[in-house]
Amino acid sequence: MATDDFNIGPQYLPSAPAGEAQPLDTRPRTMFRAPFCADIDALDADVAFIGMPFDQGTLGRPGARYGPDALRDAPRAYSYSDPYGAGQAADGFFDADAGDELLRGVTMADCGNVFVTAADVIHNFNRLAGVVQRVAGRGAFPVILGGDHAITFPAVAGLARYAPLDIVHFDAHLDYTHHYNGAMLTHGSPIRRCQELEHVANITSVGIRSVRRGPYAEAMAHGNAVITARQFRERGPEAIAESIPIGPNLYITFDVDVLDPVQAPGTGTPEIGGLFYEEARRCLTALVRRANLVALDVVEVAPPYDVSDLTAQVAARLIADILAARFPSRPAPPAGP
Ligand SMILES: [Mn+2]
Repeated sequence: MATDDFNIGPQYLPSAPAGEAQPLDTRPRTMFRAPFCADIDALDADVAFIGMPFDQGTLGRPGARYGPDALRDAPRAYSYSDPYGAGQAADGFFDADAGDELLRGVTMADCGNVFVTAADVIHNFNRLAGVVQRVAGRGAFPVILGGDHAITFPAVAGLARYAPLDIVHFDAHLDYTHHYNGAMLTHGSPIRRCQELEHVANITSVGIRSVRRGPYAEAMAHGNAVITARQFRERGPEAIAESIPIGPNLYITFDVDVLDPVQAPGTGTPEIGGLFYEEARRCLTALVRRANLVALDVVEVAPPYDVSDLTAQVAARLIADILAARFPSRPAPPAGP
């Protein structure tokens, strides 16, 4: 048979339903394509995303200011509304392992980015703290999209309503240096600054593998728990999650450099010997299921150093995983006629 003897002709081609294809994707460029919220005082959603395009705290390689929009552009696993289906919001996404839709019926909104002004760290931090406070005041679950790790301090400062608040900190680094040549608010000190807040109780750092003796000794002296990346791998994700003390309220700060740079190269300070996605997912899921998680930040995604958007992809996927563990799916609506 000659190669041009066969053509897929009309007899083989089903026709798509007429009039159903849309010429334009008019959804806003938001996290998970959730609705955009222009007025926090009218916010009405289970989950609210807040972008913090700030890297003025970075000691080494900058670029985390591009993190929030990279996270918004990344998700392929989950879209809040189905562009090819009915366009219905909060349908959730099908998970073959769960045999069900995750995040079905969980409402979300993207509140945009905090206005970050050049060379004005205190004002930028006050804006974030105020926005987080207002979002939480609306009863929504804040997800702060960083930004370098310095932003965790103002984010946590805005959550005094959740006293006593425990922090579980996923990171390659301890971020516990008191100051860098007098600078107190860099991304090398946010956990130390959080420890000084009245409403913060227990702090557990997980995945640590690059730390100096001084800050490590100070974290120990302050009663913090430190779990190294090697201990994590030896004991396993679930055992680690079970070992973390759980109080009434939990905040998770997830520095993407806790992951191995093979899976998450797009960050300013990569460290070899980190967690892989599946390990992180299992630990986070087990932890969130046994705690009252009140807010989350994901920081240090730095797109200029990324490869194939890997880092933004894995970070966005972990946000969906954490939210799915935090917010069980609601019953499916009855099938239509
Ligand atoms: Mn960090």
